[in-house]
Amino acid sequence: MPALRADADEIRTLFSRAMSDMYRVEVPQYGTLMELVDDTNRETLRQHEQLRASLERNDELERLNVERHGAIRLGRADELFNMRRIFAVMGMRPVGYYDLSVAGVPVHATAFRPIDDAALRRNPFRVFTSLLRLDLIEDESLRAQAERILGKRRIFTPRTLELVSIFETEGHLTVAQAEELVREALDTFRWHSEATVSLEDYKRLHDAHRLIADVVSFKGPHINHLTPRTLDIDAVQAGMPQRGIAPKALIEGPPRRDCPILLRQTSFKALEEPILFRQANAAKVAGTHTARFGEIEQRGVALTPKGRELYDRLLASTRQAGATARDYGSELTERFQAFPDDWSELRSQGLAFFRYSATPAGIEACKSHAPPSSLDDLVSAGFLRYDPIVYEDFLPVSAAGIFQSNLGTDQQQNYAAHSNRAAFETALGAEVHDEIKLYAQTERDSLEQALVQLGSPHLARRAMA
Ligand code: OOG
Ligand code: NI
Repeated sequence: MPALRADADEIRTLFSRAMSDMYRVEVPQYGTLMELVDDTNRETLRQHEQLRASLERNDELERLNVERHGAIRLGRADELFNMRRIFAVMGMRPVGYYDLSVAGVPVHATAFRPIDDAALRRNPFRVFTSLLRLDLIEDESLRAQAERILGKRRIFTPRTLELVSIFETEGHLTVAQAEELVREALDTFRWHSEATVSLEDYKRLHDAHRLIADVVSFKGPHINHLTPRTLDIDAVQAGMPQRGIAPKALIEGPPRRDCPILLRQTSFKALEEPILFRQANAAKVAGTHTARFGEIEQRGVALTPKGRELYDRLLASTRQAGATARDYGSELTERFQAFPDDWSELRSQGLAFFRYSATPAGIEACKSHAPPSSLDDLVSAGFLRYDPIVYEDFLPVSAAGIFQSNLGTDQQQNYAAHSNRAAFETALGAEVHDEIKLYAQTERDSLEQALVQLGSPHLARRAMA
């Protein structure tokens, strides 16, 4: 009998569960946060029947409990290259390019995540993956030293890479191989309480940038947070102190709205953890390192380029207004008055992406009458319904805010802002997917399918033209 093949969605789910279990043991506050999110989601669903129905229609209810993202920071081009190969086994592709140097963080990044609808529905696990930009370290001797230290480490077990090669040659793994890969790959993401450098070297790296020390001083790219998805981030933010967790002051992203857009995020401060540093004379000395934190997020509808442009403009104007942390929230809400908060407006003004479906009434009516020929007429006749397509990606300004709040806010540095997407993609060994194209495709596919269901394939063709 041939061995059972593992499918990518199953491997991803196994992996994200293993990761969550590991992180819960390593950072107990993450477990507490998960419980809080769980309780809040249950309560929100109980109170908002419409939200529940919409999530149910889009198969989002099922994925809610498994949904989370994590983040890692890599030090070398080949680490990123191999990370792409490993995530490919789990059906995760690089989507988007994020340049964080503009926000004073010397990294650029992509998000590995599933891209097709069926896979997203099963488990949308994402990993925000940054690559350190050594070219932004000005001190030449420090840069050379960082390169030398990074050059020596091997963040993947040999067996991990062997299994990935098997996958690439065979086109699949057996279930047993997949389980082994999950175990082996998990090792890369583990926390190491011993540094590979001396306390003095750590301090030098740290003085250049805390993030440089975080990447360079350890054996591997420890997962630095895992983020569950909540349906009501304000409620979770408010509930944190009662469970002994201190959240950062601001929620990143758009304000609270009736129609959530993009992504809202908040985190609790990184923990100061004991580390043993390896001195030149082989002695070990005690110190600390601050890297791992907790975060939660609330996801809303994906925006079209037009919607995104409006979002970026309103956010920038809020930030430029220079409100104090206390007033920031009301300033933000005030400025976002200019962003329609109504599904019908968001759709008709082309600000957001939607998933269309044929209604039973529409299907029935179209059996005897020719349907109206414009999309808007089909919608207003009630023949088509539309639901928001959830935003699956990240926001650079928010990411920078999360980075900053966990690096200690005093360290604001500005790098000459030239992003280097080409270098990133060379290291990655592939181009990143364009997230806008993915959302547009999902919308188009749903519309085409809905129109076919209304018994109007030629209308579908016309709508697509
Ligand atoms: C990643 C920060 C970005 C998010 O949710 O925007 C991120 C990091 O700190 O390594 O995870
Ligand atoms: Ni995050």
